Amino acid sequence: MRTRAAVAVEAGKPLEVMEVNLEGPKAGEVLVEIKATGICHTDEFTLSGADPEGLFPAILGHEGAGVVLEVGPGVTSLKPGDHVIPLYTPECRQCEYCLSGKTNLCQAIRTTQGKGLMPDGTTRFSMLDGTPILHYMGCSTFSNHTVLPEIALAKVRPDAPFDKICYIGCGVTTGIGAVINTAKVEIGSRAIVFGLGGIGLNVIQGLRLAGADQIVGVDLNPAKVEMAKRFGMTDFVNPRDVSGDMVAHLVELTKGGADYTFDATGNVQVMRTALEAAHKGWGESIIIGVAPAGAEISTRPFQLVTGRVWKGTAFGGAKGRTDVPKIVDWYMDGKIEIDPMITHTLSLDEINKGFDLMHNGESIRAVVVY
Ligand code: NAD
Ligand code: AHE
Ligand code: ZN
Repeated sequence: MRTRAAVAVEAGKPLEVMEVNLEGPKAGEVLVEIKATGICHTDEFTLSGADPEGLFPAILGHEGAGVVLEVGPGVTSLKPGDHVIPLYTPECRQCEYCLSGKTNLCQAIRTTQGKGLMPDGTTRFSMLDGTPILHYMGCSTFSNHTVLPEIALAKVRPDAPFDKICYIGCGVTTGIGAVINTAKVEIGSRAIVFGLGGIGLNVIQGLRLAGADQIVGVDLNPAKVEMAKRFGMTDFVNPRDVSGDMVAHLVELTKGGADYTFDATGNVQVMRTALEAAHKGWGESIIIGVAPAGAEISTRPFQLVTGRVWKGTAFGGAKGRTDVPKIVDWYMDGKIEIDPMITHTLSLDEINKGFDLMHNGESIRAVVVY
């Protein structure tokens, strides 16, 4: 079939909206009509050329929601008409990782996914002249139609609005999951969140849900303060307003350091500050941000010897097929909020505007509605 997609033709160039060819689903695969997709900072990171796994031409996008149109041979858990959220972290329920009970990082298709290919080692997308186009994070939600493995789709309730629940495909689940699944924050905790964007605000909403007493937000952009307060931030720190040592300032503000700190910036200097602002003896620092190729984290080992813990999280530690439908229910039941964070709704033709809004710090989430 033919469909319309925003193609990343080259690193550092705007996406090009064009008609593309899409082959139908093979065994174990599903054709999905994407109804809406968010634009996450990770899409920008890959488009910029900073991603060591970034390959071009590719169809980016990994924060979508849509409807199953067709299933390939052997697909048993989905049928045409089902509403789904694509999963860049699949859940096969069979691999060593899925069965470990210790991680959400299903590895069943990770190797081909990282090469922009379907599990059989081929791509379903091509340009009209036949040039192959690669998949991205196994999702490629910047295409009106896409093909995914069955294990990379969460079936969700049909009454949930696509233009909101697409955000559960990455940002909402990552932020809330980092708090609930990865940090396992206890009632009464003190926390610091670095970066008050599409992920950091969901960390804040997760901290409120978990019953944290103090939620300190840190961002260079004061325009983020109002929204962060709405979601539960109790204190704001702009590093530009701190004249002395940032770690000392945060340790004093949290009366000895935070029980939990979260990096949602992708900046390795910020990651160090986050680790060192965690409480001596027990503070845990969770890395969510994705850092560019070649970037490395560092701290004095003494920081760990004296009890601080450095951790990371992908997709908030969530097992997608199991947890994502529940998070959709939380949204529909009013336990979590999504709507205010979707600050801009765009058409596919306007998708590059979504990247501009992100660069200028003007959006939280821009969502493309097909
Ligand atoms: P965003 O652009 O919406 O937000 C980033 C925020 O960080 C902005 O408000 C910005 O002003 C702030 N910021 C940037 N540099 C800063 C600094 N030095 N100090 C303080 N604040 C700073 O991005 P997002 O969509 O929220 O994504 C955040 C990060 O999380 C990105 O690195 C993204 O790739 C990553 N991410 C990781 C996962 C995962 O599973 N681990 C999932 C989604 C996104
Ligand atoms: N390809 C990059 C790493 C990118 C990365 O860390 N991605 C996160 C999800 S970010 C979503 O917005 C992730 O899931 N990581 C686990 C995995 O297996 O990719 C690089 O540095 O090579
Ligand atoms: Zn993302």
